[in-house]
Amino acid sequence: MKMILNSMYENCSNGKKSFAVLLDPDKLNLDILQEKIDAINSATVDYIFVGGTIIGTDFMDTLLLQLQEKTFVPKIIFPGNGLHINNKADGILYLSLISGRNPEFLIGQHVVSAPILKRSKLEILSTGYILVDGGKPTTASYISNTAPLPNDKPEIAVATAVAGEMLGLKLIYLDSGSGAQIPVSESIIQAVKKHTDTPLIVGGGINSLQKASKALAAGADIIVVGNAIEENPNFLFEMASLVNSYNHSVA
Ligand code: 1GP
Repeated sequence: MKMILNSMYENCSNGKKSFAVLLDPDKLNLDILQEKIDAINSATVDYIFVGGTIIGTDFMDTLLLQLQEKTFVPKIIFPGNGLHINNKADGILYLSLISGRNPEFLIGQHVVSAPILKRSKLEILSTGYILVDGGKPTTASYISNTAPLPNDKPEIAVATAVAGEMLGLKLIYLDSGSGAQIPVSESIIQAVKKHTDTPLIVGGGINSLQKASKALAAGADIIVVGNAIEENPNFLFEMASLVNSYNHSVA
């Protein structure tokens, strides 16, 4: 059963927006984690993304175990590479970095991890991952050795996203990278939304309600926030109520 993907498609077709919190294992420990889980459980959080381009600690497993025990919110691995596969999550973004031209991140990591994923119970969420220029070099573009897509070229973003959709990818993720100075432009979000039918995930540098509102209005179905919540834990509640009120205003 494709529970997560079905919920994303259902919400997308009903115009219901979702909020995903990104948890980076390297930035957490048991003390702050409990507070985060309490916040996630008391606000309306639709998905928990877990991961990072590089994971340098061994906290990923503990983090997922704690989340498994303490929250029903779906836990989705947002991997930097095949080493980040973990069976304690519910699903995994099977990311193909379609903005890049590095075969390793288009298909290489996928081949290596396919047998492991096939045996796992993880729901596979095949995702066209599009890195968009966020104003400064990001770990993701450096490590993947790819150039991000220019933030003022919606036509390239559309062609890339449509190609991903025609190749059979089930989700499109526009990401300007963690801590980006500039989030993905509204013109790119609008254009990609207009030309594709897959649920659209948008993240990177969303650190204010104004930026989040713009992304929602432009057509993002799922908004991902990581850094801004690490800096200001209260932002989780503000984001959850923004998405909630957006959903009520259009209902
Ligand atoms: C990065 O989209 C995510 O891959 C979230 O970015 O940490 O800047 O919110 P932030």
